[in-house]
Amino acid sequence: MPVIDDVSKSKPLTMESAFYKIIMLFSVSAVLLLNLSCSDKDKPSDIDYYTFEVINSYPHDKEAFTQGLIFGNGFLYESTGGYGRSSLRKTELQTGNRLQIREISDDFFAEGLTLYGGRLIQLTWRRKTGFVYDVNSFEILQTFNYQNEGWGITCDSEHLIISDGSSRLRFLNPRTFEQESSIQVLDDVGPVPGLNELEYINGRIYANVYPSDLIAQINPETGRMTAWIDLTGLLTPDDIRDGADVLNGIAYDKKNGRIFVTGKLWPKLFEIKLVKQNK
Ligand SMILES: [Ca+2]
Repeated sequence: MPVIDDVSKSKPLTMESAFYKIIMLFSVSAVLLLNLSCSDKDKPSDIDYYTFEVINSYPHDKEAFTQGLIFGNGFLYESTGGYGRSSLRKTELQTGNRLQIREISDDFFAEGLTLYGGRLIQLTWRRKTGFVYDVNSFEILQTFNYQNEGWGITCDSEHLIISDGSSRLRFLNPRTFEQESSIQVLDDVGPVPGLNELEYINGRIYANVYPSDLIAQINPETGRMTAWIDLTGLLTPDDIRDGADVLNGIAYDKKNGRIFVTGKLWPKLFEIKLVKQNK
């Protein structure tokens, strides 16, 4: 499990954090390379490998330090992090225009976001405090507590599913917020650390692996990975030079089967199609 310091999350553009990200990126890349190189030739891995095709790109607020992203009711809802600049916001897909925003208290570093039962549920990083909002008014209806750090959150029909930056995902009762079970996410060579922003898509959990361009696709019943999704190359070198940080946002439009991705301080949000690669 990686130890993530305050600097790396709250001040993403410092030299120290850049060095940290390089180390983490190397570690995550090593996981993938080990996955490929350690596979027994007689027993090929059952983990698929996908790249992507861009279907559409849309404007994204490049001041938004994206920590959670969902699509619902025809709109994007986003949670942005950082002390003193955390928010909950609703935006229009086509234009990126911000339609509604609620600033979060300076004491909280907002993290993942999901929509369950018509209520928005937002985690915070180290305060172990979650907020439940009315999806229309953004009024806080309830707060709750959970164990460990709060990173990503999504839901299936029965549970909230949360990450804490480790290889473990926890399943919470959506009414009592009590933890009911957990899984450790595993690929061919062992646990997969750094699980961050989440999205539940067609019976699989998708998880950004921090701080990389990789998304892990996970069987929620076993924790076994079913695919790696490599989004390297989504941004141009100019975008990266202009301050875009790591990939960190996955949203799913269930009605139309569209997958959207973006990242921290990214100028664009993409609709992508997954492209399966031959093994
Ligand atoms: Ca999401």
